[in-house]
Amino acid sequence: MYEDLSSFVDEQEIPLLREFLFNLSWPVPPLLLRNDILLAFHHFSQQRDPKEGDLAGSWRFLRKVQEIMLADDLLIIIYRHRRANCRIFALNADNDHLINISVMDFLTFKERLVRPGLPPQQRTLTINLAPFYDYGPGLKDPHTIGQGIKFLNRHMSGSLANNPDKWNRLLYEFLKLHQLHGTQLLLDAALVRGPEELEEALAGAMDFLERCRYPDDVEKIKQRLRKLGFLDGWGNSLPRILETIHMLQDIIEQPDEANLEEFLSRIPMVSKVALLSPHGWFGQDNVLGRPDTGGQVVYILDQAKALEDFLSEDLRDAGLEIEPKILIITRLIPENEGTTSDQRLEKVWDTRNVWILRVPFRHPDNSVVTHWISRFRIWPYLDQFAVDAEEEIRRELGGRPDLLVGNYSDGNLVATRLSRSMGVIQCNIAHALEKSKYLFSDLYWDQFEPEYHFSIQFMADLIAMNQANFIITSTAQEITGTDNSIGQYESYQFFTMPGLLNVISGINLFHPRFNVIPPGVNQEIYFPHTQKRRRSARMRKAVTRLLFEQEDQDCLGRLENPGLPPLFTIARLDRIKNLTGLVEAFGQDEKLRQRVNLVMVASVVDPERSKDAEEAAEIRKMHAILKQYNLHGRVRWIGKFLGKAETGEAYRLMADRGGVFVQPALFEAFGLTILEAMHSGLPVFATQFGGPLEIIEHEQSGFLVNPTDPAVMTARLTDFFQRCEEDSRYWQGFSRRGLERARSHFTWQRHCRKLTRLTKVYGFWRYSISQQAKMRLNQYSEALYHLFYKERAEKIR
Ligand code: UDP
Ligand code: LCN
Repeated sequence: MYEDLSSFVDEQEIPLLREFLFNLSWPVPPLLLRNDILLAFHHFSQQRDPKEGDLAGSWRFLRKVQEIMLADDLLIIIYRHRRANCRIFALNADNDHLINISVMDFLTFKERLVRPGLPPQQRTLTINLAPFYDYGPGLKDPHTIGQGIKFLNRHMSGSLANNPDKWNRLLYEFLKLHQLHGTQLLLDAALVRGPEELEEALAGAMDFLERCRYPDDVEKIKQRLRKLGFLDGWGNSLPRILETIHMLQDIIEQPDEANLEEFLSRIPMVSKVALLSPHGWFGQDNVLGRPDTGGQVVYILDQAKALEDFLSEDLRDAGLEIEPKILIITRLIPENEGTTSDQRLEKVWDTRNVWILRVPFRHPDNSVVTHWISRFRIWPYLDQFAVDAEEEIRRELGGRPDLLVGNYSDGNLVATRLSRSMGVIQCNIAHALEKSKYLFSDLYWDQFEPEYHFSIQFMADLIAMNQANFIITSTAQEITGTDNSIGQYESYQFFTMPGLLNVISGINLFHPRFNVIPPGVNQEIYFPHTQKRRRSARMRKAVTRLLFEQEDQDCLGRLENPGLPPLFTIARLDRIKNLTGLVEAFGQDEKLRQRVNLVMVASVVDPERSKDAEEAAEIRKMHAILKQYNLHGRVRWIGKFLGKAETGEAYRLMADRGGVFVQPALFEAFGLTILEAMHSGLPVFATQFGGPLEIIEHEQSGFLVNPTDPAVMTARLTDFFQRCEEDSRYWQGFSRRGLERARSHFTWQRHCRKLTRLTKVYGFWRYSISQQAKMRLNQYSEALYHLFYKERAEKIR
């Protein structure tokens, strides 16, 4: 099977495209990625004679090419013809046939490219999960990936309409199941004994409710309903109870997707939640992860608080006097370095019943592991951690939770173990999948292995993402990327870790489990700079002093012209955050330097005080750049961790001074700081690589910049400030539109409403699907877990 090159580019362009492709300069081994290919083509097109014609078709074709390898004299091309789907072609020098090759052949080519010495008879472990994907319905249109709940509602309401006997029984059985805190809810199975009786009972209840003579006496209404077979949980007022019962009647008579979702979302199913983030260093004060997990900790704390509020309201609306309880399960670390990481139980501030529950890691002899361990080395401890965590959760909650939420690769794996043993619905949140963050982490896995152990982490990811009942992502491109580039989950579809494993089908992106639900920020802390009365004068003074004036071992640089507007940035000094790139770009652009100062809050200024090799190297690099461009009068570097309240005031102070926020990461999975700045009314410039692409509408609610093209990035900033000097409304416009965008799309209230809905809808779905089919996948995952994951993990103790 082949396609002709002419189906992708015009005939007259083919000779030039071939000339380009067959004269590429190859690195060792001969493999080029999209960015390299586009740069090479840019160079090629600049050198050729313009009379040879337009190259628009070749550009279009090459933008969709993800990688090219040279295998013997064949070019192997990965072409992403649409979202969530790649084709693999082989092209030779003799003709224009793009021959389709299988994933397995492609992986073998690629594996041999890196490991030419691999004996032909040595076959690598091959993982193919495709045979297990058929246990449920799948999406068809790639553009609907990320809206799994919509698909499920349509599918389930269709099933209720087409197969009412089976599905009405399922619905009846499901309603009968509900209990909260030991109290039976919704249906009294002794009075309503089957789906047929349910219809009759509903008619009776409606009759009573419509003619009720004591509409304000909810207790009396509930008493009467109990006699008709309807227990508590239908609502907290006559109109609400009536509406909910009416919805159920409609679903049975004439099911439709919107009604089904609304009805399921009213069922009081969730009052106890366990959020898992095992690797630890999880606290509220100065303990926000370490390193590279700061955003995750902020996310979970804010989510837990907002979820408590939402669930309280949800249970109240159902007419129940129940307080929800939320546990954040993390690691207990005895060597706490002055933090609360050694406390078993810590109440989350400003909540009624949200707790951090810490469970220690244990050695094989059952003794407690006392020191902090990087997230890349925690794998051998998770199996026992899951066992211990289950016991602790049961003790704290007096039973099972109603929802388990995993966070990051480790939390998702533990959620998988707990979901399996406790029989509880599981939601996964990746935050960041390291496979996309570390270029070639699969292909050169053995070089990464001593420090990062990606072979274990990627297996944990594969197991957890295929077992989750639903997965929430902060952006759509986290799942399927953009039209031209591959998404984070998508990168697990097929890959090779040469000599170790070849994954030919690792994730089904068309499974309805994926849903995009972006996070928000704590709006008590991040509010617009214009809301002067909410701001504390004391805090303003303290943060101004820290950011602009203080001189001590944590602060570097004295601004020569403090009145200039600031470029503000705040992040850890990880390579990928690219703050060194920003400072270098700033150093190289004289025009920009004349207009603005740069203020950054980042890690520590003394590399000796850093606990992380990558961070220490970045700190040293930062010092070198500051010196090289003589920036000490233009840049302030605050090497200190700011508390949450201080960060809120910092964004507002920058907005007061007509500044902007810059997020220059080489790749950012989402980027909470961008949202925080937008909620504060500070205009944003953020990387175009990753999540920010979906936070910001370019040139409307902020700017997307390419940090790998520093001159263009700083020119954009200069242009912005020039325009602001000409017309102050220019700055105001971006501040206002950024704020509007953040408030309308990125709030925790929206997030929690959707998360709770998903739990309920997927709860019903999980109940309705054949457990037998899913069992096959469970067994396969179990084998991978014990034979591959645990085996390898044990070796890094
Ligand atoms: N942060 C903070 N104090 C600091 C530096 C960062 O509170 O000194 C917070 C910041 O406000 C944000 C989080 O850490 O809420 C970083 O999250 P983000 O998603 O931007 O990046 P991550 O660190 O997760 O990659
Ligand atoms: C991890 C990241 O790398 C950030 O991009 C996210 O904003 C953060 O987690 C919260 O999800």
